[in-house]
Amino acid sequence: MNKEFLRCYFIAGPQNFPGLSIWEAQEKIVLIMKSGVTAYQFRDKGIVYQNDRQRLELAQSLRDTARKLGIPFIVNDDVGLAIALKADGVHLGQNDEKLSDARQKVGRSMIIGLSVNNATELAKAQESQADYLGVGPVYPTLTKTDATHPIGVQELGKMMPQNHLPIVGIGGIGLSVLPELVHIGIDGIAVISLLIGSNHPDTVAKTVLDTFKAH
Ligand code: 3NM
Repeated sequence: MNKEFLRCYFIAGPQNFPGLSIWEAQEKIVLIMKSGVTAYQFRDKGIVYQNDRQRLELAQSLRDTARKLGIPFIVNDDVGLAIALKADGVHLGQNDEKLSDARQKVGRSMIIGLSVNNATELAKAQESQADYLGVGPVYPTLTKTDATHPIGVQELGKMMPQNHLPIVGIGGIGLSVLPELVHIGIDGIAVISLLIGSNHPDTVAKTVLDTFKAH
């Protein structure tokens, strides 16, 4: 797996655009996908679709956009959807489907990402068949309602020598903390608010990529 795709990893779903319709949210997501991000994760939580078809159409359309842009399309949690859409990858949490079962279903060519929330999970994940890890929340986040206690950059730095897999930091990450995170050796950042809260996501994405490049 080319870990460069982790650099500026954009996560979003319709729930991140309260008050907007699913299709309005889609437009916003597409705009950010086009801003220079290096990967997109389709993460829909608590959204009430009219029917299964509507969810599939939304995901399909976002997959097609990612394909045109040449960035990986990763599905959060839902291995069946990832397979149905021939997604580039699937991202699993600690409480989602077991990674070894998912690997059997998706085969070797699909990327599998795994969330880890502490040093114990990080150590255990080294033996898993994950292609990359998402570690967090690094900072407090309002975006994930069931997020665990923030790890903090210092603790994360101490955990890094135990890690040999490509890794992204996630949770409450803004540009001001980026240099510290790059310094401790992470491969990228996975963000929601940083990009959807900006009027200039292209400038944000460029800053992220430049900061990693300069290191
Ligand atoms: N997962 P924001 S934190 C989706 O800790 C997600 O595993 C997390 O959003 C984890 O950039 C998080 O707005 C939310 O803080 C990230």
